[in-house]
Parts: sequence; C-alpha cells; structure tokens
Amino acid sequence: MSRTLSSTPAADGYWMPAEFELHAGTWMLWPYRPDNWRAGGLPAQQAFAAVATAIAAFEPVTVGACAGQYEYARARLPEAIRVVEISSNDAWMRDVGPSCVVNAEGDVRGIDWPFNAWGGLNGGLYYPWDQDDLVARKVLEIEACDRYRAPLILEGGAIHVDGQGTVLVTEQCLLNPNRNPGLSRERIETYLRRYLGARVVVWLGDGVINDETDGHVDNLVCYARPAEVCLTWTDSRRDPQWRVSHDALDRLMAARDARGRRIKVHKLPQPGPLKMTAAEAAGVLTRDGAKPRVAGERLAASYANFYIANGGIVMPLLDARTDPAALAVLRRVFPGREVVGVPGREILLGGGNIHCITQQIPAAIARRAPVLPS
Ligand code: KQY
Repeated sequence: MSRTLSSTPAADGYWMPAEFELHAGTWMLWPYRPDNWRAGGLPAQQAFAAVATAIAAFEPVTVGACAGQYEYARARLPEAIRVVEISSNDAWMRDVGPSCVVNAEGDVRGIDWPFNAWGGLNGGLYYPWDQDDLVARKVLEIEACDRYRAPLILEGGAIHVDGQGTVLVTEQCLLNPNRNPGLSRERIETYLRRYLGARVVVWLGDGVINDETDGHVDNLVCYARPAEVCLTWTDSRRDPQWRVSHDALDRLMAARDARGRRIKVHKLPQPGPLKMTAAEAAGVLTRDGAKPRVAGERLAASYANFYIANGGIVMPLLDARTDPAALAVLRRVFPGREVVGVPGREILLGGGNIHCITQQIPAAIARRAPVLPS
C-alpha cells in the first residue's frame, strides 16, 4: 500500500540519502518514441538494455515499459531484470521517477515532483507529459512506499545530495521561469529543506553547454562521497564549457557543506566536444510537440552522468580519445567499486545519459540522521 501524505519529509524525520549509500535497487524506463530516439528507438533500446544489464550485476533492476513495448522489452532484457508495464511519454527515470527519502529506522518514502517535460510550453521538450507525471506514483505503489506530492516542479536530475544535509543545484535550472515562475530563490531553498532534509543549498551557475534540461546539475557534477565531487572539466579556453566548469569550481571551492566542510573536487575530462551527425539527426522523426534534432548540434556530453550502484560505477563511454582518462579518474575516486563502461552515445543523442535514465531506491536500513531543518 502507498499512502499520499500531506506533511513534509523533514517534518516527519525523513531526508534524501546520497546515491553512494546502499540501494535496494534501480528503476529504469524503456525508450520507444521515434521523435526522440533514432531508427524507431532500436539503437537506444540496445543501449538501455546494456545499462540495465551492467547495473544488474550489482543490484536488482526493474524496467518499466509501456503496453505496446512490454513484450519486446521483456524479450530484450535478461531474465534477472524485472519488467513491469508502466506508461510513460519518454524514458528518463531520473526525472520522472521518485526521489526517495529515509528515516533513522530504515523506512523509505518517495517524493513525487510535478513534472512538465523540462519547461512545459515555455521551452519544454515535448507535449503532452501526462503519463510521465504519473510514473513516480506508480513506482511508489509497486515499491509500497508512502508518497509526498511536492509543491514545486523539479526533476531528479536537477539535484545531487550528500545525504548529510547538502544539496547541489544550478541556477540555470531551478531559477528558470519555465519551472516555477512564482517561486523566489529563498522559497525554493525552503522547499529543498523541507523535502530533501537539506540544510545547505550550494548554488552552481550554468549546467553543461547545450544541455536541453536547462542545465541539470547531474550532467555537470556528482557526489562521490561526503565533501567530494566529480566535475566535468576542460582546459580549452576556447570552449564555452571552460567558463561553466571554472565557475562551478569557484563556487564549489567557496562553499561549505552542511557539516561546515570544504568540498574536494575531482576533475573529469570532458569528451569531444561531440556533435550530432547528419545520419543521426535524419533517423529521428520530426513531429509537432517534440524538439527537432539538427545535424551538427553540439551534444551535452559528460562523464559526470554516471550511475553509482552497490559496489559499482556504470559510466558512459563517449569518446575513444577521452574514455580511458575518465575511467582512470573514476577508478581512482572510487577504489572500492568496480568501474564499468557502457556505450553512451545513443543515450546522449536523446538528450541525457546513464544517470538520467536511472533512479535508485535506497535500502531499508537504519541510518544516522543528519540534523534536519525545523
Ligand atoms: O538529462 C536528463 N535528465 C533528461 C534529458 C531529457 C532529454 C529529453 N529529450
């Protein structure tokens, strides 16, 4: 059973744990829409199946597929992966799935953020998004977790937490008028405190160049452990990403987290810059209500868009020239985890990467509570 609660997580003694903490499992969705995925979605389905298979080596994986795709998805995924029928408008479980919160006793609940396809009718990526907006609720029903329906539009990829009271966000996304035009920065911070149990909000500026989510933080930077993050990086001053990454570094170095610590930054080399080829763009159907794909457009490629599983890291392989260096950084930063690379270009062509298509459910274990906001 899943109850809908009218209180807030912080008021009930819940907070969002970090992705690097123990998971019960991972949820994903199955891609199918031909106006976002080329060649009718077949190459993306292969890529998603490879990601699901890689994660399943570390923890249980569930994939939601819409009715018309259920049998095909079931046949393409290993038996160990649970496949359930869930309708969705696209396949970005990080953003349409629940952000789960826990309490000290090990109970798990979910936050169901209202979703508007990254901007609604003011720059959003497709219309309608009604089925996406129901996904978090359905996942929480299946997981038998109680649910908080939050009062602000937000996506899971727009936040990264350390599980100890710190949340990283970007101004480009959270202050964008196409999400919550009536909410001030202060009001948004208040909601992040109440829903994520955060005490400190670290505001970064812009996200990765050409990120069509309006600069999700999860494509720019990722918590590796408390007070340590990985940041996508370029040393090329001619690249517009140089300013973005340097600004993020400056803000991270100036910040103190919820426990008063400085944040250590590990630089992840940027792939490319990578662009969409004419053949790739031509394979995507152009349809009213969906963002068209254009040959030569810069892709928002970033190795920071990796997923942390129990005992493992699943990282997108994006560029043979930079993949080895990125793998080496993650192996150094995560010595206790097996770092696995999975081809990420087909996912990138759809506008995100491995972190964007996954969502963790935390393990139901007793934990030490951070100091929660009142
Ligand atoms: O990066 C994400 N979190 C989602 C990307 C959505 C792209 C839709 N075309």
